[in-house]
Amino acid sequence: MTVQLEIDVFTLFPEVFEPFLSSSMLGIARRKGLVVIRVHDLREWGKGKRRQVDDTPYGGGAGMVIMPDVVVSAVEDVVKDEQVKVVFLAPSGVLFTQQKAFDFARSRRLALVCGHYEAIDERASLILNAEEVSIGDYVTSGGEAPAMVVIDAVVRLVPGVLGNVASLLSESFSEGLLEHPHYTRPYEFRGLKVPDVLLSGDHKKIAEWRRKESLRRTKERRYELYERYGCSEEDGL
Ligand code: JF5
Repeated sequence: MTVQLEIDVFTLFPEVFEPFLSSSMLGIARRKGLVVIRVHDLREWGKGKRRQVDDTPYGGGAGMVIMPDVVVSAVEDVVKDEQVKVVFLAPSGVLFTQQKAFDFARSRRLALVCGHYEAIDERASLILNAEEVSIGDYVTSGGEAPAMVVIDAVVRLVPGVLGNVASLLSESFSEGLLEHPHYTRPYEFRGLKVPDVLLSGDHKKIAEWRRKESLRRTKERRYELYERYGCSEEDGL
């Protein structure tokens, strides 16, 4: 199979990616040759004998800021003049959604830059025409875990990676709703029984029940998704 997507990751902690990239779905995608993922140590582009990558913030304040020339030379050296979508992981970015995962999966080449300490100098993202992306409203100590989230969500959408394409269409968010509850054997567990409708063999009834449960959950847990979905009256919720 020909390479569908190349991802270059830039980080100060390259070693944390290794087991993740070799495991499960990502390991299979890479062994199949569908995706190529390279991890680069930003310190290789550090300055001076100590390979310095960060400095104190102009204007004062806590923490350190990664210097723009370090990040820009790293990305430019690796991607040359090829077409690449540059993404910085940061809590100040735009929200990473399933829609964004689909968009990224359609690109041929991604560069993911993991910030650390307080921030990356603003000029780096400007010069690289980067998109700053956040995986959610919380702070991690570095962009590494967020980058892994993005890699996982994107690579599983690359054609040929997952066997079952139908499951992609029915899963959470693809339709804008949360998933209905799922059950398997045993029929009864600690006094809790599987809803009878799922054993009825009536596929129309089952589909109706699942839809209703999806809507109920979405309304209760993610009201903003429920509103956006625009529930009709006949759903009775
Ligand atoms: C980071 C400066 C990066 O905390 C995050 C993050 C949360 N959602 N998406 C990314 O990244 C670590 C912290 C401070 C840059």
